[in-house]
Amino acid sequence: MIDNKKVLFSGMQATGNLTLGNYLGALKNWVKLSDEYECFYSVVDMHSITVRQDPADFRQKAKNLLALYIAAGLDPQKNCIYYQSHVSGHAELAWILNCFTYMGELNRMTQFKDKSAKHADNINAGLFTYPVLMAADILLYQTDVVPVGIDQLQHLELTRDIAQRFNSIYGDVFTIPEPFIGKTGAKIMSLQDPLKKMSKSDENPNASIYLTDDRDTIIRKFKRAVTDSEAVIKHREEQPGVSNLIEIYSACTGKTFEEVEKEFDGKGYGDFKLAVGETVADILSPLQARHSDILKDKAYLDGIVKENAEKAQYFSNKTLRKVQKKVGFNEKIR
Ligand code: ATP
Ligand code: LTN
Repeated sequence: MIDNKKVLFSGMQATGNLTLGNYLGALKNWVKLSDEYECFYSVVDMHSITVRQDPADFRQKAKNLLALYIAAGLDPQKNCIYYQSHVSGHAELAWILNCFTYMGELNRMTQFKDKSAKHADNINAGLFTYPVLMAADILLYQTDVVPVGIDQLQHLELTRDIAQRFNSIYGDVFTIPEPFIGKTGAKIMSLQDPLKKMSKSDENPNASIYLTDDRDTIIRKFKRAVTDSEAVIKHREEQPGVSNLIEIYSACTGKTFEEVEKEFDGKGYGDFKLAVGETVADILSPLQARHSDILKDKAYLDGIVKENAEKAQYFSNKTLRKVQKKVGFNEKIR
């Protein structure tokens, strides 16, 4: 608890081009939760170097992502928005937790298996211990809730196991975090293959709506979205393409699936796809304008980065000192 509020932590990697899936599945929910919780939203740049990055490009992408958090509606005065690499406690706690995590546990992580298959020439130790750094991110702030996509649940379960193991040896040191999965937009599918998740690493640019796409591109991509020959607009298993578009429209407008079906009853796919495209473009255009304004204001952004890193350092230090004491490190003379 901080100021009588429960604590929330989440983070995103600044790799690839963010998609509508990232926005509807993660960012939009973060904004909704930000009043209720004391929030820490990190650009997890230390996680990103488990895969090779071009330094200049990576630096810019991380900055873009941090500005995007703000453009999406997270108030940086109320939410702690910062770069993970600016707060030393993440690496320090990760080392300690490494010594409380078993090889067998890490070997079971599906993301490690997927990523090592994808990057067979660079299966480094960081990729293997990635989930321990993630556990440190979360446990450093005595986090109560972690909004994540379904794909991250296995990492969160491991975080809970590590925390419980540590607590059972040393007493109540860590809060045990709970996952939070958003109700709408939890899994936006590819526009070209509605059985596959919309992903920023998809090779086909028509499969994803990027948050940087302009209005014409968005409308064109929706027009080309794969549907079926049923010619009815219904949210049901037999129509995964149409259902995905209904899901997107519903997440953007707040309307229920039934309301959307009613609105387009008797209309063709062409009209429906155009409406979805226009709605998404109406949401993304102001977001893009805010984003570019924020990026232009270097002094503003620098101020936020500095202040929030200090805030994160302050709260994370409290946990870190406690952990260091528990494991038996001698106290630093200050
Ligand atoms: P990649 O495809 O490169 O693995 P990704 O697009 O899945 O990346 P992540 O960085 O792993 O993105 O995810 C950031 C956040 O966005 C996570 O909380 C994740 O669950 C969410 N997210 C990603 N894709 C989708 C999607 N298609 N629908 C809903 N949420 C998504
Ligand atoms: N592994 C996550 C990103 C991530 C994260 C976290 C999410 C790193 N640390 C802590 C929530 C809490 C991903 O790939 N989406």
